[in-house]
Amino acid sequence: MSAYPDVKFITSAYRPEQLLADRGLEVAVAGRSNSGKSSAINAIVGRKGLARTSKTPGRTQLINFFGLAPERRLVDLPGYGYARVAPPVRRHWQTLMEHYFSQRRSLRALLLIVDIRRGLTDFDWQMMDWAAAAQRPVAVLLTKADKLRRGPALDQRLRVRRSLDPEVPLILFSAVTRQGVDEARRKLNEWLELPQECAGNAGHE
Ligand SMILES: Nc1nc2c(ncn2[C@@H]2O[C@H](COP(=O)(O)OP(=O)(O)OP(=O)(O)O)[C@@H](O)[C@H]2O)c(=O)[nH]1
Ligand SMILES: [Mg+2]
Repeated sequence: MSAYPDVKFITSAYRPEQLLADRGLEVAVAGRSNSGKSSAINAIVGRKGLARTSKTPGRTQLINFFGLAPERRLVDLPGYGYARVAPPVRRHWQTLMEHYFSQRRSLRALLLIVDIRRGLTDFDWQMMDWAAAAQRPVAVLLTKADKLRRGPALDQRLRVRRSLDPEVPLILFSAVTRQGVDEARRKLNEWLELPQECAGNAGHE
């Protein structure tokens, strides 16, 4: 059962003019290609197969909008940091992201998805810089925590914690064991001004 009974995929955008109407509130989900963004979205909303997951990195070059409740959205941003991306594709990504972060009034916050084994990379810092420039809060999910034993996972969290602003929440997460899912959902509901026992309504955009 989904935490958001009326959750649905709304649309994808490739160009700024294809973005949904800038109304209500949305939280953007960003991360390297293959970091586990789509899996995290599916785990948080409790709907398998809502966001497409894949073993081939770099597939999702679109901004995907999901409606959680009326005028409340989760936005799956295109993955980055994939080595074989051609320069024009990378430039397109850069322009699209700059536009999105600088213009999007409904953007409430950024949820950054980071593979725990890799830690924060240059592109992750770039995303956090854009969020900071737009004065939007950030939370970091250290995902695929199930891939490390408990000790190394806690060590890695401490390492990332030390490099981050103390105000940025850092959540150990796994789409497989569901560790951190409730905590991430609470953050999302807080940002989107949804009740913590979210039960959406029908007929939203
Ligand atoms: N063990 C484990 N595997 C995960 C977890 N999250 C994602 N994966 C796997 O990692 C791979 C990539 O996951 P996706 O959710 O598609 O990653 P993504 O960031 O959306 O990838 P792109 O959209 O291609 O950039 C898939 O094979 C997932 O099954 C996790 O928490 N634990
Ligand atoms: Mg994806």
